Amino acid sequence: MTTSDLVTSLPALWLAVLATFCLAGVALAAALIRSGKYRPSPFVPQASSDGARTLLREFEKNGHSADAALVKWSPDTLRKILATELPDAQVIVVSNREPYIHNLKNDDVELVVPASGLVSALEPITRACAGTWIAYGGGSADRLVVDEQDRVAVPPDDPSYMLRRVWLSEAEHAGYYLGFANEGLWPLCHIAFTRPSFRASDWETYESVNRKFADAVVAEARNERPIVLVQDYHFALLPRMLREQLPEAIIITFWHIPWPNSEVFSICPWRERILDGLLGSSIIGFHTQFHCNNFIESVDRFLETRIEREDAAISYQGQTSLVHAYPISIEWPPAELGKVPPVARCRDSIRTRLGIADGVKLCVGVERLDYTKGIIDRFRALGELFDRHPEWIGKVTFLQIAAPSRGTLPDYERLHRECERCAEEINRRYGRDGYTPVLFVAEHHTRQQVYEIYRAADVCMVTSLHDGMNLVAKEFVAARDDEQGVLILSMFAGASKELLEALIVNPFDAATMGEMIRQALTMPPGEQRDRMRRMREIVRDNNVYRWAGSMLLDAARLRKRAETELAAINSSIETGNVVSLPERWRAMT
Ligand code: GDG
Repeated sequence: MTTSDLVTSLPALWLAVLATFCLAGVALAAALIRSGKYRPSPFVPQASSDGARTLLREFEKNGHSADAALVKWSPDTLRKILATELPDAQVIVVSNREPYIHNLKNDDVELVVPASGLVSALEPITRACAGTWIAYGGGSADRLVVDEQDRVAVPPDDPSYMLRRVWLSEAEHAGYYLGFANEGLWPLCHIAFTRPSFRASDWETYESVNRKFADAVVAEARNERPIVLVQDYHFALLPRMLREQLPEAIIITFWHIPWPNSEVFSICPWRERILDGLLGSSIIGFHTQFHCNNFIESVDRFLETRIEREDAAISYQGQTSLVHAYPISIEWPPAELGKVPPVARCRDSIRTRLGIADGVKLCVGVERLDYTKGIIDRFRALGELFDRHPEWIGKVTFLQIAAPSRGTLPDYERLHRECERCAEEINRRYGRDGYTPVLFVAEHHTRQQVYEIYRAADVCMVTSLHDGMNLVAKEFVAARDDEQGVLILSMFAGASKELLEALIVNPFDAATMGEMIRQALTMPPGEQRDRMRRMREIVRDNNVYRWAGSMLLDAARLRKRAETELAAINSSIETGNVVSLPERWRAMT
């Protein structure tokens, strides 16, 4: 055979090889499917195939945002979505914090419902499908009320789903929660200039605790296709662990805090493992598109993946994960509003209790005592206001309530002392008989008290140095059914992307922030009304049920697509349609 013969016969040779390969692939696919050993996964098909790419675009264009915007969102909407779009689905929520805590109090068991937006969003879903919530059992009486499988039916007055508790030793809690999650990942993800601490022992504990939770999810799954809603930075490794054990599960992981840029992320010694862990998810959610973009950049830099930026899809090790923004919110209307007095009475009672004289404006801050929240920066801005506009000395009082949080960690103890020192300094410089400019109350308040404070305020300051969303800003707006009050909001809080009618500030710029306080204090009631009205519409429409519902709708779409793929394969096998099968097989593996 001459060289030219060889060249002319090569295409025929290749065709023969390809045909044999395709037929072998078809035979393998058919055998696996018939034997029940393979079922298509609800992962998005590889974005490298044209068909898959089109599907992904449809998902983005027609699904997600369009549907979600047209619906009036309530717990009932969530129940309807479950009934119509996801019948028979088992929803499993995984979070560090449990929705019900049992504590011992004077030899009695007391039930505590932690105030949490996350609980109010995810509870209606878990209730509606009689699902399961898996969380760390940290209450002092938690062990007393569970059955042999560590489960307790909740809510106690109308049991409708199971709370499965995971027990952690003190060392596990210290390494996984306080150590890796809160001394490592928390400062890593927030630009607050607090150095993260990474200890190998914390990492090992974080990994083993994630494994413990993964085993609990697998044990609780009633079938091979649950919808698992993984919450937050405590569980970066869990999605991958789950994917290995429940390949057909739909896993939606929501990261409640910012995602840093790839340069900052690179300092984490286990960066590839964290990314690999998260890419076990079907969808990874953040509050803002900006944090989605940062995540995709980090993946691009540290893992061998294929990224379809237009589709926000990452294909990795034969699977594709979508990266979406789902801005979290609060329930609308907030339950607390039904329990608090009218605005005028809240104003009177709070002002009387704090001894605020007539004609003195009340500015408030409500936070967990955390260095990302910019509490000291608020105090500094107030100092700037007094220095530049001394006529305001004696005319404004700033009340900062700060719920103690992670108090055993040195950075948090230091912050507490620093806040006290700063407040004392301002009071020493600008205070006088009968007038204390800053009231710093580092105590936990009830939800009702928090809402009374929102309603009594002339101005609310949310000046986070960095914040995934910030629910205080949305709660303040929701609390003001009188359409009065001014919100000062950090440009580095996710909420600033939605609440555009707030006075937006840079918390690192104390002088300008001082000017903004003055602008807020002098804003005419008409302007306050216009701004507040618009912000209330936004929070009403984009409430927390929309946050949860958008994720459910996306889960339903992924599931339907997996079913369509399975049906197409089955019908191809039945009709002997060998031409289209290799194409389908390639699209799915
Ligand atoms: C993370 C992200 C994201 C405050 N003091 C008391 C009290 N609170 C309540 C507030 C509010 C909640 O705590 C704080 O929520 P944030 O959203 O402001 O902040 P994080 O705790 O840091 O939450 C954040 C959020 O996750 C959700 O995804 O928005 O960006 O960092 O509800 O009212 N509640 C009570 N007493 C207090 O003294 N009862």
